[in-house]
Amino acid sequence: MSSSSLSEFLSANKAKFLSDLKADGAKSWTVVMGNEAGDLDSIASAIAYSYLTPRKPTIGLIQTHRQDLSLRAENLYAFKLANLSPTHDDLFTIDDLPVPPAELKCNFALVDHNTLWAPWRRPDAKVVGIIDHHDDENNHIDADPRAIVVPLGSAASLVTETFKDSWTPADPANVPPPELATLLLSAIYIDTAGLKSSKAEPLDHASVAFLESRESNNPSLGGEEVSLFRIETTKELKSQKISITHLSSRDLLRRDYKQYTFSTATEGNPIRVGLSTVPMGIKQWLKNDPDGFRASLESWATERTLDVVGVLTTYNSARKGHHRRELLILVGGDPTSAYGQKALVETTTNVLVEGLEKTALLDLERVEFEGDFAAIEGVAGDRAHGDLPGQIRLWRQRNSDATRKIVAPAFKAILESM
Ligand SMILES: [Mn+2]
Repeated sequence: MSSSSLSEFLSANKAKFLSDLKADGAKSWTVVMGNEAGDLDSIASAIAYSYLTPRKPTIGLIQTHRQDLSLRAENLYAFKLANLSPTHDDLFTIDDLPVPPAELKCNFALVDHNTLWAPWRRPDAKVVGIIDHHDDENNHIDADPRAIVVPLGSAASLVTETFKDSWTPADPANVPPPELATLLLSAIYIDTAGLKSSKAEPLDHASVAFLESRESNNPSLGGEEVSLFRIETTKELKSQKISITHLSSRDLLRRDYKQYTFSTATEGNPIRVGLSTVPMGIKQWLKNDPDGFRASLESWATERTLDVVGVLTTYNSARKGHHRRELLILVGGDPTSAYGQKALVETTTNVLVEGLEKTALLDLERVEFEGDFAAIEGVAGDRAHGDLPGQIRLWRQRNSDATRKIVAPAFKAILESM
């Protein structure tokens, strides 16, 4: 047998779902979704939920297009460790769904986020389960399980904990495959740097200990010691994650991306914000793509009709390897958007700059566009003063622990009071 029982489960489950979808809109099914950023935590949690929940039938949906799976090399590495199909045809990706979301009859469960994303909402659709580690937005109150733990390194830890009983079923034939533990472990390792990061909470430690005792049967691991497995796997996942030299500027913007719509108090129009987390500093990025940098931000704004493009960089300093973060905004990069008119661009930029600089939790320090950063405004260097009204600002973020989980609520608070 060349493929693991996890891969077989996923393939069979997907075939059954698609056939039920054709027959009756899959009305007996629950579709489990991670968040749209498509990181390993979301994917592993959705797959594990679908396998472990005592309520069947359930399928995990990956909110990434099949061709975009390669944007996250660390995910591919984890799929390989878990003996999933090399062609990924066992995974259920968003483009495998043959009908628009509105035509589904299924219910939903959410992992790694806790509000059903707008395109999936239907009057007759229920959210029947939530397992998450983001701030509770207090929706879908009847969901069961409704487990939200903050702070927690990884949602995968809470999925493990919630369905712990499923690992010791009455019938030994129903024991989950070790590859499922491997997949969950990979997600927790990457989110907690192998439990070394300050983000690792006691529940992350407990779930890792539990899963490591389950995955040691994995034939692909050749009886390695568990601690060695943790160290080596974490190291490899990390190096895969930063192996992004092959990615274009657009790829960098879309590989770890979330989009938000905020309503403003006075301006009337809702404001659309996209936040991309990019594992490369701006200096290096400009070096790689000096002529295309600004243009790529603008076309990203146009492609996603964004009023504000936000870039959150995370990287290690070249000299001493210190972890650093930066925050960049482009306001009004899409001239056709509601906020693309000059006056609104200026107001919005001012409100955002003032609000962000006042956000103590981010501890921002402004970077001027000179020296290594001179190319940031584009080749001509004066585009901001020409016909295009888009405004760019860049900061060093001295609180290098503040991820998008902190930055997104800061944008929300500032823009909703505008
Ligand atoms: Mn997560």
